[in-house]
Amino acid sequence: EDGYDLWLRYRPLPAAPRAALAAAATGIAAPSDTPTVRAAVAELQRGLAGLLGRTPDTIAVAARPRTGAVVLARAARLPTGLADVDALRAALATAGAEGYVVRRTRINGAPVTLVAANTDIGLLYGGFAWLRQLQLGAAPEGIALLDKPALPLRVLDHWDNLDRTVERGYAGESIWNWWELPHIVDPRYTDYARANASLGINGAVLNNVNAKAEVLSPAFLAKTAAIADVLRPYGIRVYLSVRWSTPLELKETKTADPLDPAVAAWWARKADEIYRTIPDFGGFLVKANSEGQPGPQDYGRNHADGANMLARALAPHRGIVMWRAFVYSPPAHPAQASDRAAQAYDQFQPLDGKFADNVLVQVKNGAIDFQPREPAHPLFGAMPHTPLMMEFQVTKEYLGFATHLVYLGPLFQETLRFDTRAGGQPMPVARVLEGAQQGRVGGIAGVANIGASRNWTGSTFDQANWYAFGRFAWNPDLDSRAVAREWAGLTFAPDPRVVDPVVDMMMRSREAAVDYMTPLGLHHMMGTGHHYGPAPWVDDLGRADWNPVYYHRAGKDGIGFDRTATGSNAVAQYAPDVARRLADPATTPPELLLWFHHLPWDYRMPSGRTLWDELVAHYDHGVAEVDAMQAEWQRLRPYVDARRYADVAQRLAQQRREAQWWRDACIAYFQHRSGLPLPAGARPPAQSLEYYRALAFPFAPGHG
Ligand code: BDP
Repeated sequence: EDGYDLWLRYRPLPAAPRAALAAAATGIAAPSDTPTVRAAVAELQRGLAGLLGRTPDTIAVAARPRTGAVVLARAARLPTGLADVDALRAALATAGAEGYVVRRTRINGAPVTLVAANTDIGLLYGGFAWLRQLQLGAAPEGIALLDKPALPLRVLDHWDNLDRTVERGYAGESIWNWWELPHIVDPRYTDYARANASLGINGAVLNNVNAKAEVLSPAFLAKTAAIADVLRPYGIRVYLSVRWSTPLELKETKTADPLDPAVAAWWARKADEIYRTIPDFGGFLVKANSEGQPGPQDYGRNHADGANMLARALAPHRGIVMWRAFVYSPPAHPAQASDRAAQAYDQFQPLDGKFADNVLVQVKNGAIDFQPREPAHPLFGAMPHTPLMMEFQVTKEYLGFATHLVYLGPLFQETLRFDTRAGGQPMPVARVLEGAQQGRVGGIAGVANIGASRNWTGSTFDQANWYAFGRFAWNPDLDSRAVAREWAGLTFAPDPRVVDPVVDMMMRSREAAVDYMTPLGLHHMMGTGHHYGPAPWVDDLGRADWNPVYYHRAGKDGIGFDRTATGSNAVAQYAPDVARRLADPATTPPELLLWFHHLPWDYRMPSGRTLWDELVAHYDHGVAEVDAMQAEWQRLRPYVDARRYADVAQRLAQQRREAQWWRDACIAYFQHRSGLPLPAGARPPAQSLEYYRALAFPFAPGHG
């Protein structure tokens, strides 16, 4: 087991279920006329062969159903002689353009498994869903599925550079071999497409948001087209990140002012050129006026001016613009930085309703930057006239790279269920994305954790984050534990002796990381640049809002960022019900306390402990949780193959060492700031504060 097969392992079933499946899968009957249906048939052949312990070409494919066949059928051409056809039509009427129905039924009296959908992509998704159930041990007779995605855009964002380095990538170099493309096409692209389609991911932004102008050159468009050709049968559109100043840098215009007709004409011509080679090209992702990237503000224009100009170029081709709201301006004076957490809202909220129809504003899950925990971004619910896309970070920039085991399902769930109370009524973030406010439907994007490493994601358990991202993008209401159960069953074995402990490890892992890194609402205390390991002491970076001390504000008087009316008043950006709750420490959830409040060290927590004692207890708890995860993994040894077992064990041991490092370094530092003795019974840090401050990594992955 080298991890390459991800959750599509299709290992042989035990004897009894294998016999049952053999009787229920005597062959495949399908129309063979489109690449997508052919992909679905190929996957069914591969999956059934694996589960039955045969080779794929022994799984017969025919045009006509026979007893025990798996029948793929489009709604427009259901097989004659089908039983219960009215009920099936009623189900299909609710399945939409991408959904599916899978059920046992009869054709001319013969029992079959029917996979039906309104479109070819629905058939592919239905086939994958059926195979997932079989892999998880479901009896073929008992499988009945009806499902469809909640959101139309389910996109992976690759932060991959054209030189194959990956920004914030911890799984080797980029899977896109730009040098060899377009004539040499790695079969791995097909496996990437299969994995994504198995989850319902239907878009891929191929390159880094810190984009280069060259990606729009004819040579790179040809390479992009070659990738698009591979992904197309799997229902995945390609998108590109574009650099605002591209025409200027290519010396084809004199300015990049969005209101200059020559600039607009250049982009319109470029769009025409793209669609000539990639007729179903998805559109552009744009990072503008953010962290040094150029943008419309360089010309005195706003984000809507910029987005709408690109949108007009793409509109004739039905392309879209995903315009990122990740902006924070350099303060005029380092000491006067306004609250970074408030800036995206300040710039974007006033533009609500000003964006063209084919623009979506893409908002990170929280207002700072992919921290172990953030409250949901205040823009969710605050832009009812603008479709919003959620941006999660699947790659774990701030969560221990691919070294630490941190399952992100609970983070996704927490954000998607965050109740914005927009309009004074229940309005979870998931409903905002679905357009419940004004019918403007958005989407979900995830910054990919995929690279060329054999197991795709650098570690076995990081595969779960790709999996969970896709599942939540399909259905934002899923339960993270249920998703973990699926993944564990597919990745190891559908055996409760394996699944129960693996899921238990996964479900405690995110809170463990929060506790040993940034408990109680602390944030942005990671090492400079690479963001690995603790560095709460850093106070000398060029911009105030790049320094950890700016975020935790620890001193003799206390700790935390006052975002209430006595401070930055960022709480006022939330809907009144939420703002009221967060303005008072007593009604702020303890896990977000220091995000919103600056409190004295002796502040009484709900537990009865002082804030200082509570902080130390959280750090200790985080470390103890990693101990528990390690112990659980050791008990799994008899059930997991040697190779994956050893790899995970090594990573957990390193995580345990680094959890201790985080705990000790942060406690040493905060003790230095507070001047307080350690709580009774707490273990003193192993080394001095100076020791931790002096640790350095000249080379860390993912950071150019
Ligand atoms: C931060 C990363 C940086 C990205 C930036 C972004 O540190 O590498 O370019 O976000 O999202 O998380 O644009």
